[in-house]
Amino acid sequence: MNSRIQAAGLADIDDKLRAGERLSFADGVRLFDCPDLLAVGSLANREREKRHGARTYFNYNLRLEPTNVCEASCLFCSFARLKPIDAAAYTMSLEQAWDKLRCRAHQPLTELHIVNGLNPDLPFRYYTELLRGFKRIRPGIHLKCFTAVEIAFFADLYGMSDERVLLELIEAGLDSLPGGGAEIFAERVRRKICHDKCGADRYLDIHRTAHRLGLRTNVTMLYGHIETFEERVDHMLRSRALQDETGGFQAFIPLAFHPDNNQMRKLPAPSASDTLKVHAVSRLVLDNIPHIKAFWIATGVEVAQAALWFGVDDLDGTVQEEKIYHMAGSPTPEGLTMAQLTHLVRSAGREPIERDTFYNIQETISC
Ligand code: V47
Repeated sequence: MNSRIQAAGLADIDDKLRAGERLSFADGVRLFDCPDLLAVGSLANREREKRHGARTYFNYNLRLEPTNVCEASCLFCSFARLKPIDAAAYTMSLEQAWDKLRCRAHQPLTELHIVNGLNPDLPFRYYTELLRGFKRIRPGIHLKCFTAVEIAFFADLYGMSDERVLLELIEAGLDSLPGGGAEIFAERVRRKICHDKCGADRYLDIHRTAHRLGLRTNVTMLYGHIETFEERVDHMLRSRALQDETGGFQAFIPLAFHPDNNQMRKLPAPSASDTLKVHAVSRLVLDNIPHIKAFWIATGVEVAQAALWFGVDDLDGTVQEEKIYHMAGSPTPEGLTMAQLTHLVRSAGREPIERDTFYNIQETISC
């Protein structure tokens, strides 16, 4: 592989990585420009194995989207409905949302991941009661809820600071924040694809505040649409800089753009090789974020399996009931069982590890 890395023109990057030196902006762009996917992948795999060996993490989780009513107009979104009178708009009652957890009493779930549209017609109490109810039903469940974009929306709508919103949600049972809403931090892209929601600085500042309040969070990057390689690397470096400051990110999650049923449907979906490259470069540039996650619903199951050799050590989880990607054309199953995830990891030659949200190992894998 050494000669391959040399032939790909990556010998100096290889040297830096071996010496534990940080990659620069220019290094990141060169990795994207490099046509030899396997050379980039082998560097990322080495970094992955240095941190995690063959271990591949996932959890037993459930996705819930209690409302798709949204006043933002992100061009890539197939999930949101702009007006509550649209036939496909929905808002679950608290009882309906709680039933989604109640009816899974038989499942050893450890995490509930909630994402919503930006619904201007609900009181703040809807969200605090939602969390309190879930904790009443299952006191041990981890509530990973509301993107930084939702936190900013709540603060503006209900006249609170971002910190106050977080404090009240923590008081109601919030345990961590998911990474959604980051898209691409570059202003040029945000102006075009998501101009009317919280910007990059505020997204990052909300994560900074969350980390200061003791919450762990994730950070995502929506790729494969109109962004340049430079904008991808800039996004990674901004995430890396905040991680240097706070250490609060657990995972970086590249999210493959899905073009069905949205205003960017003329664009092709990113290729499998682009997906592998994005995950590999993420592992190489983000030297301080412990986990690189392939969200299998976004990458597809087979590409997620291959990504386990391109820097990825985490596959999210069972998921179940996901809507955002399925409405945008994801052909993946609605959810995977623990047995399916375990098989998927083992048959890729990796070691399956069931984790909780904080990456504590669970002892329940049974096959
Ligand atoms: O913020 C929306 C993305 C995100 C499309 O933190 C789309 O563990 C592709 O953030 N094509 C929500 N992507 C999902 C999310 C997430 C997923 C898995 C794990 C975690 C975590 C977070 O989905 C949105 C947006 O960036 N998205 N529409 C689309 N058409």
